[in-house]
Amino acid sequence: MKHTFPWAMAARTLFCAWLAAIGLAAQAHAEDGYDLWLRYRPLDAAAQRTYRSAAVELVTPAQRSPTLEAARQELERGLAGMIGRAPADAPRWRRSGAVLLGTPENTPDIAALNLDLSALGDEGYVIRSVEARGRRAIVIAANTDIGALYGAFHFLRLMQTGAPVAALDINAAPRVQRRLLNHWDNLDGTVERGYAGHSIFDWHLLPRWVDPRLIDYARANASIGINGAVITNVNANAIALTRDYLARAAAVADALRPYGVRIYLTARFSAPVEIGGLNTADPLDPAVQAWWRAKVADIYQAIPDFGGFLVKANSEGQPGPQDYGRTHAEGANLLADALAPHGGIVMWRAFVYSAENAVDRTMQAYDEFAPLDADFRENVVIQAKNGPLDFQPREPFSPLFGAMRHTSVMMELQITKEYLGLATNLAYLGTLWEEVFDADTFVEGEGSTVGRIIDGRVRPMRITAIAGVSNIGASRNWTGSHFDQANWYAFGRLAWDHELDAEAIARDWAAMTFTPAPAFVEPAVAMMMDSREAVVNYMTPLGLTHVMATGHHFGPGPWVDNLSRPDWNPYYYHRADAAHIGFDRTASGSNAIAQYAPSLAARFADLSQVDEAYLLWFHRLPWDYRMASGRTLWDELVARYTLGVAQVRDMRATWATLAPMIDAERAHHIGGFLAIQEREAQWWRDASIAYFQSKSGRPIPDGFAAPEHPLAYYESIQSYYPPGWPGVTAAPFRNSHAIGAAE
Ligand code: GCW
Repeated sequence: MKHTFPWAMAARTLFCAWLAAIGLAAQAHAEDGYDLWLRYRPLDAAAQRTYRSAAVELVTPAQRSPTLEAARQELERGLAGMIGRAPADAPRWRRSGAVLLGTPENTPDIAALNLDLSALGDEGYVIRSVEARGRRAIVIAANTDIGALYGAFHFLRLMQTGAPVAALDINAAPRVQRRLLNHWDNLDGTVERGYAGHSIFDWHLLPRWVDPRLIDYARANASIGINGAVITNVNANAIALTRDYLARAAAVADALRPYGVRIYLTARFSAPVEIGGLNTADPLDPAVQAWWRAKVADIYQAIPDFGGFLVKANSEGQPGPQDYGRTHAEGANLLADALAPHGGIVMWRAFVYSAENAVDRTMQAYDEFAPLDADFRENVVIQAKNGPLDFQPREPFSPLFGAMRHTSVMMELQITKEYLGLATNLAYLGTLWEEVFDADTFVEGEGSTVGRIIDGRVRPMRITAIAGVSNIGASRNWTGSHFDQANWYAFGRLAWDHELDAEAIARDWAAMTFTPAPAFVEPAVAMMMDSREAVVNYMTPLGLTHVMATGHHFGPGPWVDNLSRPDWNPYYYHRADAAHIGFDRTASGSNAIAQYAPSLAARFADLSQVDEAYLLWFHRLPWDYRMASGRTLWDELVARYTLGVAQVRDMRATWATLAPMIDAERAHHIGGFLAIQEREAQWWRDASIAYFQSKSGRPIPDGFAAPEHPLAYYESIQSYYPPGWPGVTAAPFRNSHAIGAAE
């Protein structure tokens, strides 16, 4: 008989402890951000009791579409996670505490309730507490299965955020028809302005291997109402339209379809030449027209619910109709005519500006498109960025919103933080977008907000849409930083209903993503609400804009004035000299204000009325201009830069108190990124003050620190490989300081 030594028993005990530890570690490891806001972790005991009695039985039709099946599975997953078990599945309502999910057509118990669903359209839903024949239930009903899926996610959100479910009466329908992500993802897997790793679309493996991650991507999108994705970069590659690649795109479309996410592609205008063998892409050429018709027919063969094309033409080197002396309308209509028989649309980008045009760059899109108002087909929508320049930390709204009467105009927002500190700087963009949607254009009198224009309430609009340039990549946590998930989340919620409150959205997100405990949620939300303004303060206060380093846009570069195009130079936007700073866009300058409604233009022009947040965007002023605070402009500038850094310090301090309330893994990651942000905020502040002081020649006001280094130090900093920018792969080496290298 083999003798068992005591050490062997000890080893077994240790082994068991190790196994248990692995189990725990596995659990802890699960908090790596992959689950986004759909974590469904166990609720506290009291909440579990409440919800358990409300969800005893799940009534869904026996025959379920893939969409309804997805909704049922999501409810099961959510309830099992949060209250420990899934309710019994039943085709009919037999017990009190049932959740009824479906449409009147496919669920007799819902039909029997005679709900008025007439105002819900194709995507809306009701969630209501009902009682009939002595039985209690919560009904999640819609006219369509996708509406029911959206309702299921809303119901789960109520539970995740600890909302009462005893007397529910919720009606929801989107204000905007198309709510899209724009992926600037390249076929080689890189992502332009992507800070979360490679693309989630693996074109090499598609269609043979469809990454299950795409299902989670679709779930996340459906949970916030996103119903479309442009899966290729606007700097387009014609290869995406070859039959081979269409088969790959079709596999993506198949994966996303049950979740109501349709796919769209970017169309490279020169594709007929590059992959079609034609010698022209002239939109008026019959052979070109025939090529696009045939190509579009091919696409619909592969993807029957294909949404349409997004096009960047005659902008930043992309080909377009102007290469053939044709207008943007003639270019857009070429594709629109090919798509129309299939129900597809063209989203034609207004982000155009030209090197040959000496006019203020912020005016060029309006100048180009407003005169074409009568010329576009009905299935064309002009996609304009929120501001007239380029996704800066703050811009006034683009005057194209409200400029067109006959053409649909949609909103393009940037979720990825190209100009707001890439992934590391915490900046909640819900407040930025709320500011844009709420801005009053005055085009039809007071109350003609940008939001009401794009949803078609100010003037009827055939196509209503909002797009967001995605911040999603293959990083385990999807967005590179945990807090950047909030921007994906807020984008979806606001695209669904731009009148929602950014703060309420932040609250939902924080509760679902971390914990619903108010001790965590309230300070976390306060931090998020101030975060974008902090970035504005340390990067571009008082209406300054476009002052970042060249190419990758990482870090400050207000001194840059050596690029071939004048409007690529930060100097173009501030023109600081010994006497003045700012860009005069009033009648004495470029007169860009004339593109706005007269009553608003008058306000922008008037120094006593213009919001100081836009001061140097619209005005060129002397350094000793007196600000509302009583300080000179120079002193105020120094104060704002300094405030921005202090705000980041406050965020770090807040986070130190919140970190212990959540899992260590994410807490550590967030804390580490905030430390990076503080260094970068200091860098922005010091570099900007050093540069502008070299112009103004004024002393640093009392009570404020001088920049840590001389201007030459900041000018010599060169960042070689920030992510998201394929432009420079082999930068010439020159003596360069790393940030803080002197420490
Ligand atoms: O902001 C600029 C970016 C480019 C981008 C372009 C655009 C896709 O720097 O990377 O290209 O805007 O929106 O087309």
